[in-house]
Amino acid sequence: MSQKHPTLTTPFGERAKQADHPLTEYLYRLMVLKSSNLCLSADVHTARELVTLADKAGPSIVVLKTHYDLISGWDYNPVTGTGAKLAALARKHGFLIFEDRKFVDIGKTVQMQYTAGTARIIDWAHITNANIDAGKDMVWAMAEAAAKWKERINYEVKTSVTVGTPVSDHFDDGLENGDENGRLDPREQLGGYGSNDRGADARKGSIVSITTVTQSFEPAGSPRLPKSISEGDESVFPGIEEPPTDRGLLLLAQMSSKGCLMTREYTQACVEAAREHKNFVMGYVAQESLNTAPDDNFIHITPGCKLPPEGEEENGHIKGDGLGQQYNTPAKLINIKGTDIIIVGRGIICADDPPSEAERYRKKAWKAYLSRVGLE
Ligand code: BMP
Repeated sequence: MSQKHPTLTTPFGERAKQADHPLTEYLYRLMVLKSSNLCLSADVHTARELVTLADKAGPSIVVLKTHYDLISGWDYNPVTGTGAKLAALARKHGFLIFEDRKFVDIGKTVQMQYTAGTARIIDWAHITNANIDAGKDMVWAMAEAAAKWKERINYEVKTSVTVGTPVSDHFDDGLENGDENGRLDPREQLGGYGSNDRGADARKGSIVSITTVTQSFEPAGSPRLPKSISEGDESVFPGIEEPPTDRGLLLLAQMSSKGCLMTREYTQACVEAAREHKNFVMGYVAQESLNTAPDDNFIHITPGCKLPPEGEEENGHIKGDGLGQQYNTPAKLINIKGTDIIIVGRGIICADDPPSEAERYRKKAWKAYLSRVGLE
């Protein structure tokens, strides 16, 4: 880490003005507004626990990190499901959702994993991350998928279906390869995934009446995320607008685990990929600041963080979890290593009172930031 890099001493409010990515700019402003540089890693067992924790700890955090695939009972419904509920809580409490998916595969596969499948991660997670062992082109592929998603999401698709009496078994609604204007289903524009799995014959066989599908595309005035959740909580966090519709990527440049095999060359490749994709890469999941070039202004978010119990010596060694995880204190990660946001999981979740423990971490991490930039 270069001790002299300007980002280490520049307040977040100033870094917002210089940010390359709209979501990074928003996140810095949110951090200042909430006096928080805390990300909660919500690694709980059930969707119910996840939603409850997000609601209770929401006021203390700026990022909620998920691993959707370790949550039992995750509801995939795009409008009323778990992703939509988290999106509503993010709006209410003012935090961004970071799905810690660690994508790594060929470009085409990650595009599909990111935008489609059961979880449709891109619909509810503002941020996700990638391990670029598969090569830098993967970042390009994800950036392309996110740009197409953004184009699509800025139009609301209204679909009305009317059912009448069948006159023949011929289904000729002009929608076989698009609507009446030749427009493809926006989901199929991303490369046609899923577009060949329903042949015309299969459709004919299932027709019992004439079905007319009308689609109209309307510009949406505000950022689109699923807005209605079953609980119906539509409130919006005061003091800041809703986040932009842009999606952001963090590159997994270094890990907190013992014996991590990520080499310096790998980390350097992440730095190069970030600089090449400033419109999509927000920064890094890393153990130290990787900003070295004069105009680097990437955000750093760091896991492997724990505080000793209240009242105990803060600068002592923090024991790992016995499964390879290693921990550092917020002060060490922010002041000495130069990270911006700390990620805390079990340190908060396993406390007797997780919301007040989240507050304790928020205060410690913010204090470390203020002291780093000389505001304290
Ligand atoms: P905990 O604070 O309970 O150790 O959780 C850390 C979280 O951060 C986990 O969700 C883990 O997957 C994630 N993580 C990590 O611990 N180290 C890394 O280098 C990268 C991670 O995403």
